Amino acid sequence: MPDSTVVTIERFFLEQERLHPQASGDLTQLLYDIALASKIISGYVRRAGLVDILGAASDTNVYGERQQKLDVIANDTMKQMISWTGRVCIMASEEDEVPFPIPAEFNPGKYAVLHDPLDGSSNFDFNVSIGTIFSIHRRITEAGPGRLEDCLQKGRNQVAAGYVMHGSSTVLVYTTGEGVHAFTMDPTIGEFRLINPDIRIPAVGKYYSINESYSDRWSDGYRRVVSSFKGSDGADHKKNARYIGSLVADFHRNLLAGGVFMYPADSESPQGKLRLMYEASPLAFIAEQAGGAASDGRRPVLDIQPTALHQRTPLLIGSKDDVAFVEKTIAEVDGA
Ligand code: AHM
Ligand code: MG
Repeated sequence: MPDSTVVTIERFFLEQERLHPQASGDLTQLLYDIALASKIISGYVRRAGLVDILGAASDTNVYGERQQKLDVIANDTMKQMISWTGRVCIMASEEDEVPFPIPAEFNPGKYAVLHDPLDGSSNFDFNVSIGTIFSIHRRITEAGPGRLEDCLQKGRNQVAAGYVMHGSSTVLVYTTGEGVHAFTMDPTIGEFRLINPDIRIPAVGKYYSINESYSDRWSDGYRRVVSSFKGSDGADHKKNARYIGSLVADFHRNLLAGGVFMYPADSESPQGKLRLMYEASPLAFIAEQAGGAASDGRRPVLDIQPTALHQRTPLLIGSKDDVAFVEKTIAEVDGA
C-alpha cells in the first residue's frame, strides 16, 4: 500500500503555497528548480568513481575528449536548470569570476541566486561527503538583467538559503525564514522526502570542529578556546573533536547534534578562507533559523555588508551558547 504520510518536497512546497496564497509562487518554483538541479548533480556524484569525471578539468580522456571535473559539471547544471526560468535576474557562483546576468531575452525575474556548486573539492577523489550551497536574494534593481548590487546584499536580506549534502544519502536542507527543514533523497521513488521538519540546533553542542594543523597560526584567543574544549579550564566546556574538511558535512553534523565549527582568520589568511556570499552567509541564515548563531568573531555574519562577490570571512557557526563562548573568549584574550 502507498504510504499516505510520505511528504515529498513537491507536496511540502505546495502546502507552503497554500499557506501563503498572496505569494506569486516564484520562490517555491525556484527552490524546486534547485532541488531538480541537485538531483542531477547527485546523479553525477554517485557515479563519480565509475565514469570519467574525477581529476582536473583540463585533462583529456583516452578518446581525446576533455574531461569534465565534477565541480564544472555541477556549476553548469545549476546554471542550466535555474537561469532561463524567468524567476532569476542574475546568478553568481564561487566557480565563476564574474556574475552571470540573465539576458533580457530570457525574461529576467526577481531573484538573485548565489551558489557554491560543489564545496569541498579536496574531498572529491576520496568519496568523502561534498555539498552544494545556495543563497537567494530578492533583486533590488528595477528590471532587466540583474546587476552586481542585486548580489551584494547583507545576508540578513536573504529570502531563502540551503544546501544539498552528497553523503551516505543525499540530503537537502533549506530555510525561507520559517524554520529549517531537511529532506532525504529516496532513490526508490526518485524524490526528496521530508525527514526532519523544523530542525532546532541544541544551545550547547557535543562537537568542536576546526583544522588544528593551523594552530601555530591562530591568535591566543583561539588557542584558549580549543584548550577549553579539550577540558583544560576545568569548566564544563569539554567537547569531542570532529573535522571532515568539507564544510557542508561539518555544518550538517553540528546542526543535528549541536556543536561549533570554526574557520578563524589566522596569520596566513587574515580574512579566513571561507567565502561570505557562497558559504558563510547561507549557512548563517540556516543556523539562526534553527536557533543557533554565526559570527565572524565580532558580529553576526548576517550583518556583514559585502563589498566584493568573492570576499572571505572568518566563521564561527553552530550552537548559540558555544558561538557566544568563543566570541567572549577571543574578545577577552585577543582584545576587541
Ligand atoms: P573549497 O570551496 O575550495 O572547496 O574550500 C572550502 C572547504 C570547506 O568545505 C572546508 O570547510 C574548508 O575548505 C576546509 O579547509 P582546510 O582544508 O583549510 O581545513
Ligand atoms: Mg567552497
